[in-house]
Amino acid sequence: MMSLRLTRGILKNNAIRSYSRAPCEIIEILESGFETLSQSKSKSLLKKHLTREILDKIKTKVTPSYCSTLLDCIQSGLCNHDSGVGIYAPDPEAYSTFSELFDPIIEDYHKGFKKADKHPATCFGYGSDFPNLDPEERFIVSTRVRCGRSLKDFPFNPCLTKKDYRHLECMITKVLKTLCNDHAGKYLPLSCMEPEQQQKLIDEHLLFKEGDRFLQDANASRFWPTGRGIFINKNRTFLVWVNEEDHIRVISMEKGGDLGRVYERMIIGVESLAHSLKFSHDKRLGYLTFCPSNLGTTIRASVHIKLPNLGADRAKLEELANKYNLQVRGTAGEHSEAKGGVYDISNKRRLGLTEYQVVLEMHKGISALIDAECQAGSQK
Ligand code: ADP
Ligand code: CIR
Repeated sequence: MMSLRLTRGILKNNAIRSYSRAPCEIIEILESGFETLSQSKSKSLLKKHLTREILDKIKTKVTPSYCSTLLDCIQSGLCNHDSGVGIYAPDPEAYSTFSELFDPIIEDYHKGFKKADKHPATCFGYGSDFPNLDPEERFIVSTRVRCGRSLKDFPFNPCLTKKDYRHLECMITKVLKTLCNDHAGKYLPLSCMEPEQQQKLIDEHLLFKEGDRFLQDANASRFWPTGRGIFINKNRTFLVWVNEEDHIRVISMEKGGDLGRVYERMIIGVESLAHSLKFSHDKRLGYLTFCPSNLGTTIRASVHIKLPNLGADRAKLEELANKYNLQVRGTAGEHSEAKGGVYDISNKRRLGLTEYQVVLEMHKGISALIDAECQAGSQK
């Protein structure tokens, strides 16, 4: 049996997809990775749901069009035991080929979306459905709503060639150029960006970070920075990330707690793109994304929020957030620390509810946290 170090070495030193390995080598890496993960203290959904029985059922399967293997799906989780989820779909067919593993993980992450369940039809509702969460500007630093889209007939990151990245970037930026009014802006390719400008945009929470090990180990950063970039409108309130984790991430953000205005801007943005681009969509799983945590609506509505009383005990804050189906992240995003007492709190589930219901769940939860923060303050 291979050791963890050897497994990590094999997985990390070769930025290659597993189809270039012999089938017996893939099985050996899977067996070794499974053994080490099972013995680890990992809290990932991969560890929880990858049983010996499931491994044996799916370890030799490959997806019909791209020949993606189970190793392509789980190598990030095998390398990073601190993963929350630990699995990605290298191509859209992976969700059905490896459904024995994806389905229980999806059900767990999205809180009860079962094998027989079907994601509802798109229903955004309206921005005006959501009143300002913090009109007196006491708690919320900024509000952001994002969604992800994959282009139909393209696989996800690990299967994309350099030519695909360029092709996707070309198709997407052509449409971005047609955006008007508040959404009009310019596209900055990552390959032409000075390191200082890149860092500034990351620090301003506008641009995706570089070198995410979870994505790298999933083979999602090949040919970096080819085809990657960011579109920014004049007010820096509407952004589109190109070819980062998903082909497209549509983002609306601004200072303060006006969730309705932020959400409305995102809806107009994504609907404008949908006029000219065909997105990858599944009858059961909704919009298809690279990470199963983003399936369905793909919406993450978040606030950067200061909760000095509740935040004094992060474990308690997480417990309370969990009650409202909210997720707590650090200030610089997932897997980061909360700096200056600012937390990123967002809806956790995105699948099995309409867009309107997802944002409503976040609105209700954040309102409840603010009420609890005020109550905790008054009891001091
Ligand atoms: P996502 O999966 O939504 O893209 P990440 O956790 O990778 O999220 O975060 C991406 C960036 O967005 C990070 O810089 C993060 O700080 C920023 N961000 C998330 N929510 C907010 C918010 N409400 N206000 C400002 N920046 C935010
Ligand atoms: C993990 O498992 O922690 C990473 N692979 C990220 C998972 C979910 N986050 C995301 O989609 N942004």
